[in-house]
This record gives sequence, C-alpha cells and structure tokens, in this order.
Amino acid sequence: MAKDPVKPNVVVIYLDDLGYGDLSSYGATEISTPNIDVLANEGVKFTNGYATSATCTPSRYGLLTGVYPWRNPKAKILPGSAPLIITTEQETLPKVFKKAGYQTAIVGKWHLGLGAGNVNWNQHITPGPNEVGFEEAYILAATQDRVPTVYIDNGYVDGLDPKDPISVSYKKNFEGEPTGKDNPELTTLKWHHGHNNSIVNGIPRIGYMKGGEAAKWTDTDMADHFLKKAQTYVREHKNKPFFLYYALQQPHVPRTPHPRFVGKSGMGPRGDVILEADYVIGEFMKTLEKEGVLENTLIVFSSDNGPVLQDGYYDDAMEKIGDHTPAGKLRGGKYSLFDGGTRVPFMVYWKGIIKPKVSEALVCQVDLVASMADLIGVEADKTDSENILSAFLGKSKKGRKELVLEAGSKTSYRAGDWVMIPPYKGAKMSWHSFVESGINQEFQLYNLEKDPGELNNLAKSEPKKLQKMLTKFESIRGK
Ligand code: NG6
Ligand code: CA
Repeated sequence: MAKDPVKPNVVVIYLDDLGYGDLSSYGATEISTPNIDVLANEGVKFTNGYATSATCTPSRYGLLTGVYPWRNPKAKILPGSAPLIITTEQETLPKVFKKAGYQTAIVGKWHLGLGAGNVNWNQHITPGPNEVGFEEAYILAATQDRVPTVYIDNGYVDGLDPKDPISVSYKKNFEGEPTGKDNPELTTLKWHHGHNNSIVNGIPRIGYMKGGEAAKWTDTDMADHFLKKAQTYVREHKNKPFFLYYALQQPHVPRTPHPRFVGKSGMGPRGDVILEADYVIGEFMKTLEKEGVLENTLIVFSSDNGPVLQDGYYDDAMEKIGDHTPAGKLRGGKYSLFDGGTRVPFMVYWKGIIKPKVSEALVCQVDLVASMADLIGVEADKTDSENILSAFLGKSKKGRKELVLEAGSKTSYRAGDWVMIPPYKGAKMSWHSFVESGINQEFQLYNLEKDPGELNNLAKSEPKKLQKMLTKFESIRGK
C-alpha cells in the first residue's frame, strides 16, 4: 500500500478492436493519430501491454473484475440479450474507486450483459453497470453491430416512446420486419458473414429488434454522442475525484465515420474511424484541460483485443489497407492465440507526474484492479490482478512475470519473453475473417524478444523450456 495515497481522477479510455500497429506512436506510418500519440509519447508507452483476451466480453470482464475471464465460462462474446455476467457481489474496478470516495461512471460500450434473463427493454433494465459499481452509466448494451441499437441511460432506454415498445430476440425475427438476408435492397452496407438480421439505419445487424423507433441511435454520430456525455461528466464531477471508464466503439464494425471523417484516411471506413477516435480523444483531453483537471488526472489508454479487417461487412477494410499493418510486427489479430490477438496499445499518462518513457514491462489490463487500489490507498479483492503500480507509473521496469492469455476459450501462457501455446484442434485460419487463429495440433513455443512475429517455433529445440512453461501453465490453468 502506498504510504501517502494520492487521489487523481482516473480515466480509462478503451478502444474496440484497435491493434498494436494502428497508432502512429506504435509505429504506424500510413495513419496519423496525433492526439492519442500525446498519451503514448508523453506518458509510459508499454510495448508488452495486454488485454486478457482476443475478444471483447472476456477482455472487459478481466479489466473490470481483476479476474481472468477463462475462469468464468460465461465470459464469451455475448448477444445483446445476455444477462449480466459480473455478479453484484464481485470486486470491480469502479467499486475499488468507490471505496476511496470516488465518483464513478461509464460512457460507451458495455458488452457484459444486462438484467437477469429475459430483459424487458421498456422498463428499468437491471442489474447492469449501476449495480456493479458505476454510479452513472450511459452505454450501448453490446456492440454497434448487435441489437438493441439504442443507448441506455442509467438502466432506461434513452428516448424511448412508451407507445412504441422495443422487443428484442436473438432467436427469430418479428413478423413482417425486414432483414438483411431477405431485403438486401434496404441495406446501405452489405453483410459479408453473419450480420443479416434486423436492418437499422440501412445496416443489417446481429439479432432481431422491433419498435423503439425514436430511441434508435444514429450510427454516424455515435463518437460525438459519447464524447459529449464524457465531457459533460467531467464538467459536472470535476470538484471531487472521479473514475470514468470511457469505452469507445471504434474501430469495431460497422465502421460508420461521421461525414467529416469519411475518406480522410484513404484507408476506407476502418482508417476513418480511427481518425475519428483520435479526434474525440483530443477533444476530451481539451475538456480536461479547460476544466482545470488535466494535471490531476491519470489516463490509461488501451484496446480490448487486436485488429481485424473483415469482421462481417463489405467495407473496404481489406481492399484499402495498402501498406498499413494493424497488428504491427505481431502475428494474428482479433480472435487469435497469436500475440496480435491480445497485445495492444497500452499507455498510462499523467501530465506533470509521469515521466515519458517506453516500458517493456509485462502488464495486463487485469492488473488495474490491484494497482489502482494501491494508488488510491484501498484494499481490493484480487484474484488474478497483480499490484504493478510502479510499472504503470513508469517507476519500475518490472511488471508481472507471467500471464495466461485467452482466445475463444483456449489459453496460452506467457512468461518473460517466452510464449507457449498448447496444442488445440481447430482451423488454423478463420476463412471469414482471414485471421490466423494460432491453433495448432502441436506445441508452439516462441521467444517474443527475438521473434515477435512468432515464426520460429522452438517447441522441439527447447524441450526443457517447454516443459517448464507447461508445468507452470497447468498449475494456474488446471490440467
Ligand atoms: C462476432 C461477430 C463479429 C463481432 C464479434 C464481437 C459474426 C459472424 N461475427 O460473432 O462481427 O461482432 O462477434 O466482437 O457475427 S467483439 O469485439 O465485441 O468481441
Ligand atoms: Ca473488441
């Protein structure tokens, strides 16, 4: 426990599907992200920073609970109708902050389930973020490509007309409602795989929805909408310490840049929404400054999983990628056991307090629970969360020694510079998303320091190392 805990505001800015190589501060040359780069170049920029998982729900579970998501079989990509998977008894990051008297809020993507089953979207939707530690919650329930396509304001659908109630189903369509599958003429964005159920704003989605016309969001101003909510929160809560989890939806599909960003990246909508995310983060930073709290605010920036180009719509992401490498030097991407699935941009910025540096320390989002607790001087239940506050603040080169990573319920084990992927059955390549899964029926062992692209499998030539890693992995993961 720190002797004299300080209580800066803490903001976690979390992107959706942003890869290790998607920022200019992480080596991208084909796209420029000047505002996010400030956080990286003037804070601690981690080169071994990890999400717990290669998909969204499990990573968010790890970030918010400090527990490895593979311990909870429900922590898989959830439909928009799924019940809440964090129990109201569980430790959470916002609860840690509340113990120290902080105000707490989430703005943005939730994707951890809502309600206790069979949610009625026309009434108070509970339990949800408000019941697991967030005093204020303005969210999108699951993903931008899943119904219900409405914002939820502290448990109530924002702008709902009671005369036009919402129904949601992930099993069957509502009679007479058009779908992407049957009514392609009504779509402005074409589906590639999945994404052929209800059509909202010309975009075919996952899941069926009826009603709630007035409450439906506008896809193209989602970034601006969440930005305004985050800015308003800062303005209204700046006089007491706050924790804000600002979870942007970019660059997840459907990629719907506001018209002011359309065509700006030359890389199609995926590049354009990365520029849009950079813009809103810049605006958010200006608000912190204008409201006089920038120097008393610690900002953590990261992403929930690695990059994917083709994730369900024909949106030119693959066609216009040019020389850009979204996962940088890493192999694989979203959904992958290779490092591109989970190693993501990760930085900690605190103006005037943290000295700029590049850190090779091994850090994971699951560690924020224990580390933030230490920063603000409270205790936290920590299952898998390690207190590596000194690494986060750039004061120590040491992060965690080992880490279990997850992709589609399969796990791998990183220790020091080494990573071991045990044998699994399954396809080596996702033929709809064109991402390498990292699955192999043989053991894989890579030295990431020498071989960040995981091309040289040392499992056969380093049997002792392999055995040691396997034993440690099994002691954590179970056989
Ligand atoms: C997949 C979707 C994908 C994306 C992902 C969730 C299909 C075929 N694919 O099931 O488009 O929505 O779920 O992404 O439906 S995540 O970043 O929220 O985990
Ligand atoms: Ca994601």
